[in-house]
Amino acid sequence: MNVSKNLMEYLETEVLSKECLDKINALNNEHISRIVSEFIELCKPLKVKVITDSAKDIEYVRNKCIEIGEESKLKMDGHTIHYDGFFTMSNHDQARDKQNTRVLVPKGEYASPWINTIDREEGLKEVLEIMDGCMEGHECLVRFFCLGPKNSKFSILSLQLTDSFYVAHSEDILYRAGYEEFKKLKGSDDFFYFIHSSGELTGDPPITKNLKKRRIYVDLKENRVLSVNNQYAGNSLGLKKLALRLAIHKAHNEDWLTEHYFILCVHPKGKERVSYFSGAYPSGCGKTSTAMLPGQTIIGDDIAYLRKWTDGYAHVVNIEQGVFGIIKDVNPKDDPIIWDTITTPKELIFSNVLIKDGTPCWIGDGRQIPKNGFNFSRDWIKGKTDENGVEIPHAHPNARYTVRIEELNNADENLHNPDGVPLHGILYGGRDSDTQVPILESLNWEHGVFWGAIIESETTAQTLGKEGVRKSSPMANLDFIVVPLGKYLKNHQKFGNSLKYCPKVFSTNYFLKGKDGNYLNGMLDKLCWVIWAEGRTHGDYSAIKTPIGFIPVHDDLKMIFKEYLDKDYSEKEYVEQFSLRTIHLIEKLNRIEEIYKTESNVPDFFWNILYDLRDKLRNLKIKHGKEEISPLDFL
Ligand code: SPV
Ligand code: MN
Repeated sequence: MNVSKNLMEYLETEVLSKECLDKINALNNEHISRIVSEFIELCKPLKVKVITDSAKDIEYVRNKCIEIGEESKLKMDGHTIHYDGFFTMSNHDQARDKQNTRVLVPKGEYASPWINTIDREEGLKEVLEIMDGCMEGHECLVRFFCLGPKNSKFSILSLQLTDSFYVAHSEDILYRAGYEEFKKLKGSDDFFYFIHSSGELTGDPPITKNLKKRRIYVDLKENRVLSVNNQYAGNSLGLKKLALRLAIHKAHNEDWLTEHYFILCVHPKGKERVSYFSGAYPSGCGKTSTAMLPGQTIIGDDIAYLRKWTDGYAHVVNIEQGVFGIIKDVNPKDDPIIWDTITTPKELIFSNVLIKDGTPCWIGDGRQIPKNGFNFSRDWIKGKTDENGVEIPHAHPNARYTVRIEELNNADENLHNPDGVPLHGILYGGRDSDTQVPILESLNWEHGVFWGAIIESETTAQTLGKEGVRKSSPMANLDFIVVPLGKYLKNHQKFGNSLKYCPKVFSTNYFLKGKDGNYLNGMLDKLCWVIWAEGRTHGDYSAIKTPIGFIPVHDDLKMIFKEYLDKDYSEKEYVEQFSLRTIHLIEKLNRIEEIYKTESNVPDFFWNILYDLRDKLRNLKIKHGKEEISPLDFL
């Protein structure tokens, strides 16, 4: 792109005020001035406003959201509602657009078959053409944030240009302010940047009109993402899933990790210690409910950076300070903490729920569904269908709430600690009705990486398409891994092995069913699995060694269930839940083998574990003359 103007010249056109130019110049960073002028030239906003960390600037964003209709006030103080684009149940902007999110790959560079790519030159040409004039008539905001705690070795600064006040407002809630941090860069270009535009808008409230021209192009070479014609946060907010992709690339070319992890602090009863756990689960597999376990505290629910620390542990930080959470099924019974948080006055954005008399309503909120109201399809009445005859629910299944973690009464005291917290354990889980035991501890670090790499989640009656189809997502991170999978796994292996105190890795499954097709575990049983895992990281419990990993002994679980849930956990339940279902496990390994065969350079440790485990399972079956091996058979 040719830069025909420098920032100074925009002063004369009234695009940029003297005050805003001064704010940029105060950063003393030619890269920022260049990026801002390049994209003013291309996107042609009516006006550019530079937002610092000042309360006045941030209030401007909040107020303007309401003024231009990207958000509307609700009855409760501080609550607002935002709607993303919707035309039909199959043509909308209510979720991440996987098809049009592509990594720009320079000619001759290898990318995994798992990554959605486009030739860099071709992709840039396409997206820059779409972005030409995309901000016409709009005000463009220039924002500065810090991914991670301030003054921290972990953190990465991020520059965001957007013409969406909703995007900028969400980022205020979800990320730490970074204008002052940018001054410390001393002119360096060591930051990520994100250009976003909702593009041409239509209707009231205003939504993106040209969804067909929605593009989210990840440019690893320039540490930037260009995103246009969308509003949904997973597509539009640079700092969320767009930065996750850039950070994975950066981490894997350095010596640290970026993961799709929550960070939970476990407080075992009667012990003087606490332990930090991270975990990755595909969407709909219990990630938030694990991060929000009753009696425990939370640092983060979505994205974490991990570094080898001087004390020999891996330390971990939440790069966010807020939650962009799925609201479906949040009710006082199942999620009391979130329920209390989102039903009391505070700064909070709801998206894509139904509003009835100024009050938000959503799927699974435990209340009666109103007969009418206003939702993402505008005026809604029960039974309303889209133009294809598909029924429109009162709230979208992917409707969300956006709130600061500090507003939760289980926020952990180390949320903003610049040194992060030491990681004691990692939990992986999927949705699996017939294969994996509820919890196991991996035999060693590589074995844990292996379990993380073979996470699968089954489609449910609530998702589109056939029920029970298994989707594989290594570390629940597949959509965001922008380096070859083999390299990703090798770096995981290396990272853990470089630590003096390597976290223990656990594989969980909350969705195991019995022969009668019913779930074998209650919603809260996961608390007991996590308490057991925490104890294992401190040598509290013994365990049974099996080829799939260490599994709990009944007596320990019996005690934990009694103490934490006041439940009698019988040996019969234990045997049913912790039997090794050899046939299903072997079938899983066969599926995984087929999938991983499509990738070159998968590290040897992965294949060795897979082949060895499969052999052992086959031998167990022969030795015991049965398909299901009870944990008691190993004693
Ligand atoms: C996820 O899908 O993993 C989310 C929501 O956390 S989104 O911001 O859309 O990625
Ligand atoms: Mn996520």
